[in-house]
Amino acid sequence: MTGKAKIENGFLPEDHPRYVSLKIRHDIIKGFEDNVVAKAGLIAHGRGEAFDYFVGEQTSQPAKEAIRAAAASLLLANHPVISVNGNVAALVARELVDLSRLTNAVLEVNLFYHTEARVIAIKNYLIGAGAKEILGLNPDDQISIPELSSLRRHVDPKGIYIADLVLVPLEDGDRTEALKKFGKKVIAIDLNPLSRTAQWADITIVDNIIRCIPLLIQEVSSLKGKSIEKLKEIVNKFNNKENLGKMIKVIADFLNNLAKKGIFIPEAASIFAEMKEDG
Ligand code: PTJ
Repeated sequence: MTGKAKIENGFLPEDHPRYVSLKIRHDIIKGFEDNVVAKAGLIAHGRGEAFDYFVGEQTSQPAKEAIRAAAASLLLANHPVISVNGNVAALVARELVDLSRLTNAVLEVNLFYHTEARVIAIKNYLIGAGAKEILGLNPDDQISIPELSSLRRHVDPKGIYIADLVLVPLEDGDRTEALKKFGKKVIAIDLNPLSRTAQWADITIVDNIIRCIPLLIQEVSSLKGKSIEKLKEIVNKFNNKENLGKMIKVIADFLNNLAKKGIFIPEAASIFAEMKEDG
């Protein structure tokens, strides 16, 4: 895959119990080395990893419901836009290109830590992943959205500015709030259900971007032939406040269950049990 890290044999053995997580971490580091990921993107990834532990590193039932509502919303939108930042370009460029094709959503590069060099590096990742049209590349064409002081306020007049729906993976809260106040419907992907982004969005998918974009693609494919009424019914049934509550309960139940066990890695638990028996 474009930009994916090549990990030296032996440095990260494939039988390492945390192989998948470490491999993803290396993709982020590679993205940083390629000027795609911002320095703060490394920190943001660490926060995501921590929250992923709390959801058991799997897509929970409430997240699946949010994915379904997001898929239906994308299909109903007249002018959907997928906002691309450094972290998502490093992790799921190809999948975002596939999603944009399936939903006719436009890809727009929009960065918190904006530099021209990073915009070009991200554009190259997206082109390498098969993207044909990318917005947000020309600073002279950009227009500002109100109520936002960060550099993310500069958006493309053919993209986020006129969008009715914006998918914002791994977003900062200020912009989600500004997009909402500017009348946009917002779908967020954020492992932290407590974040301002998660709280402000219309639909929050509390799941790892690595797992949920392929599931979102599957869901869009399966809903594609459905009637507008059916899609509207799915969206109308979804309630983000309730869904976030369910997600927080998933985390609470997961941690409560582990709290009863203390040591929950089976091999570690049995070694401690044997040591106890030996006196
Ligand atoms: O590329 P830029 O310049 O636009 O900057 C991107 C970052 C991510 C650095 C910027 O948007 C930022 O600072 O974001 P925050 O405020 O740190 O929020 C990122 C959120 O994404 C946090 O709540 C993390 O828990 C969450 N997150 C991190 N990794 C993942 C994730 N959520 C889903 N999947 C992940 N893999």
